[in-house]
Amino acid sequence: MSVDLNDPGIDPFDVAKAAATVIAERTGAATHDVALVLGSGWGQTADLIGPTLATVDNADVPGFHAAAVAGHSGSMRSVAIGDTGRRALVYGTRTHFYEGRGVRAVVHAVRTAKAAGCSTIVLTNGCGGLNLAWGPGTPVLISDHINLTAASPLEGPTFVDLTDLYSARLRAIAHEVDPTLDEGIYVQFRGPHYETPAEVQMAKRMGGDLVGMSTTLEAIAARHVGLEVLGISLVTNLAAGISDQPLSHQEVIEAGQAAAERCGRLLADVVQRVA
Ligand code: 8IG
Repeated sequence: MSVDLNDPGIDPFDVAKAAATVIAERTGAATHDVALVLGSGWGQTADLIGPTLATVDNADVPGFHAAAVAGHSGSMRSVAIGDTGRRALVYGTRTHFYEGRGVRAVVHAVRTAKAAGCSTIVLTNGCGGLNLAWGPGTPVLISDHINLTAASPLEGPTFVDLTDLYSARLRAIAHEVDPTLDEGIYVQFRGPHYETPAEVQMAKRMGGDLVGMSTTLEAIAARHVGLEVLGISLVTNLAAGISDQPLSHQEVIEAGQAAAERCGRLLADVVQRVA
């Protein structure tokens, strides 16, 4: 629904409350428990969590809009979490910083998840890998991030502590579910172009393991409102220059399809335990 989140007279947290009200009406669930953001390659992975009880078009929810990326769905779903009686709010798409809609739009889904009652958010993405051992289709837990967007979702003197931003408790649960999972540091570039090989080497020397175009601003906004954050990257390609292959969005979509079963099980098992 068209609300201009960038209007200085608008409080984005008020819009998040309005969005949560519409979600409650349309899904029949007064509250949700766990939110998930499905990034590139993750679109097909939420079905194992449980049955979808309602689907809401983004276009009908204040502050949201239709998807900008091929392979993403412009809707959100209310999914029953097994037979726990709890509900997951599954966002089929996200707003990326590179869309130029502003940072408030990027983190609106996170603030809406909090307003809808969630206490946990699972942020997923597709990314490039710097570690040759991670072939396309390898999920990796995010242990920390480096935000190279030079932006923040927080406005004014909001000095939020980001120590342990990516919950050690939730990572331990993910490791119980899949002990073979590796962890890595996620570096967010602005995009939408992929990195040059020199930029990938810079990210590596900075301590990065994964390069992508999302997640860090959402994680910061999540910490600000007190959501516990789990971040999971799907390595869909080796980052530029790490292999001699050129990068393509088609490769990203194919790696996601190939990994859908493993990633779906992982999400379902983690969400079940968190709920
Ligand atoms: I999927 O190699 C995907 N997203 N920045 N670099 C960046 N973002 C990505 C990449 C990548 N792959």
